[in-house]
Amino acid sequence: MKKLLLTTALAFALSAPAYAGGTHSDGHDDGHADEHAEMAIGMPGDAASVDRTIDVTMLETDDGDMLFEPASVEIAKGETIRFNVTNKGELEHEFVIDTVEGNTKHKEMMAEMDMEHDDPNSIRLDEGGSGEVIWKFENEGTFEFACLIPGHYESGMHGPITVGDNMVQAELRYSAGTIKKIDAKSGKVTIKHGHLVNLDMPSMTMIFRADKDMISEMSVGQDIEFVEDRIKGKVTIVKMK
Ligand SMILES: [Cu+2]
Repeated sequence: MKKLLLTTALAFALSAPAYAGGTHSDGHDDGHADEHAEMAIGMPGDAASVDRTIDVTMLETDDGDMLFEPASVEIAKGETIRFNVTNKGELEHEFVIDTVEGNTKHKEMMAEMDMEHDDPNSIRLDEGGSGEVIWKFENEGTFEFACLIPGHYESGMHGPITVGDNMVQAELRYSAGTIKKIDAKSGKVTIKHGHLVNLDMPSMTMIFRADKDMISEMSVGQDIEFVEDRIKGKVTIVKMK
């Protein structure tokens, strides 16, 4: 946790001069609401026409990462999604959905001054807070959810939103690896793996979490195909074959 606090302190120190200038510290509620009505990523959704709810958790890990769960989101074109966002971390976080370019631009601005978003495509939450963003995804493409508070994006708080033409949950994508070690007691499995397709991590030998049932089907030396995800900040095998 120390590393975390340091990162934040540093971010504040860096942004301090602009902040002290203080022209824009209360967010950017400056009458431009209309320009947000329709964005490349879509438009604010109507609560009455929500097709699906996606629970999103924001948290920090003991080793200084900050992240969202799930790590990525897949949506069908035209769907209205309610993002049920909960901050389970110890720091303030935000959930902003936009194009990657839009988030990058916004992030650069936030590095210069303390801005609080209050646009329909975002929500900012204190420790323990929860709230929602309702959004209608009208265009296909790859977009992004992110926390643009200085330092947070770089610590891991961003993930892709894929909006596709046809139905929702894209096929499961499997990564491949060989089981090197099993620690059934603590629910850990060491796997020498290739590229992790879901978390987009390079080949290496790494420890994964897995539940008892999954571990009971594993043996050392076995080649497996598996679906990995981040659960409570730990890389976990959620499915295997
Ligand atoms: Cu954050």
